[in-house]
Amino acid sequence: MTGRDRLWEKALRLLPGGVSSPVRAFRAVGGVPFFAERGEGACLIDTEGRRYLDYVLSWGPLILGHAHPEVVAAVQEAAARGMSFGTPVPGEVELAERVVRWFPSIDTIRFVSSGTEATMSAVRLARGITGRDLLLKFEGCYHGHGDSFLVKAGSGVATLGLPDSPGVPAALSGLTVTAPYNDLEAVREAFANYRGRISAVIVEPVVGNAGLIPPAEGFLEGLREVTREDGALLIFDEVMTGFRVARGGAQERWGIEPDLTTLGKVLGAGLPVAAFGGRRELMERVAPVGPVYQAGTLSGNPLAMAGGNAQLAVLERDDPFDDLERRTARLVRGIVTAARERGVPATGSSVGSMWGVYFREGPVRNYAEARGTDTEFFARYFRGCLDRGVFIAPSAFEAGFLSTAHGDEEIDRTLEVVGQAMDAALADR
Ligand code: HOZ
Repeated sequence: MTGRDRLWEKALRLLPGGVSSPVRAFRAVGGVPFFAERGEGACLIDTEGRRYLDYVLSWGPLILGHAHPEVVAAVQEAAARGMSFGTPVPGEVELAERVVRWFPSIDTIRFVSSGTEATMSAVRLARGITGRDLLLKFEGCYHGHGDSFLVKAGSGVATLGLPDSPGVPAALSGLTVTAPYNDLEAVREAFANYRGRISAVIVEPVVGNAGLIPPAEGFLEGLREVTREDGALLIFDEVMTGFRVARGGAQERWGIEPDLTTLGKVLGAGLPVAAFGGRRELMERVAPVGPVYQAGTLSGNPLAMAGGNAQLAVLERDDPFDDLERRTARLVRGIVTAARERGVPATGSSVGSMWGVYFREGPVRNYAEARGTDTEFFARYFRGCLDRGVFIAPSAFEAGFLSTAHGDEEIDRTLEVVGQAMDAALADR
């Protein structure tokens, strides 16, 4: 028994499924997860000393790669001054200033500690402002594990093939209306059925929790139009897409101003930080200015603010977005070509530094089509990659990411491994 196996056995006794978040348990791909010991640039090193080229990147936050020296120095320096004060800190103002400068629709922002908190709070605010109870979300989109979102959700819920979660009162999930992503007609129909009753439409502008699904032409614009017509709010959940599909997120890339935005992941550089923000008159309905309550002991935590500020400062100085986009596109092209050359149906796409590949013929425009991916082949391919030192998400329904530490050399090496992993997966059929 290896040290890793012993640790895993203990973890299984002490943590449900051995993990702190479901997809990490490798249930959909088989095998035992490795325990990370440290990260270095594009690589993760496990407790057995094995190195992996990492395309999970903590599920998105690490756009500069692991342990970027400027981020580490900023966090160390902040830690030496104290972990948490429960008072305003200058770092909050600095981080807010950056976000407001980069995200066209955000005047004011509230920091929280996780993406789930951000989306829950944004929806409460939307309900508080509009006085309406219904929420419209899209099948396969994942907005964290808040009660209102666990209806036809993506991410771990999709990976494990779970039905909508027990524990969510029917009275609450009944307030969530769903529509297929990229289907504007279905959205119009929902608004016709529930005229004046939908508080908000919440959307991942590029779906990253059902693999990667880019918006069809006119879809996001259409959402803006329909919500405006009905007096509902439009919430862009940019926890994943923020700083990834463009510096100012999907709203910059597609030139659309949502009413409210949620951010996380890259914003905190791997520390627990997220946020929701929007137009001043909407955000001023949040306590203490307005009556919609929201609070948090660790919100605006000085370490998290220091990490976020350091990461965003590097992004601002180095402006790596075009390079990231080019390399990410090259990676996806390479994977899709490798599959097709071997007779494996595949389609893939990337937007900025987010990417995804499905093992099925394209196009994939929604969750139902995403579910047609060959998950059996994916599991064997995943293990083949991992055995050869490439770590991709252990689920066919999660986006991949790229960091500035992933140069062309790393991509070349990855594509070599990808080919070998596919050969092994095919031999294993
Ligand atoms: N829900 C996250 C991915 N979309 C997974 C978080 C994690 O397991 O760390």
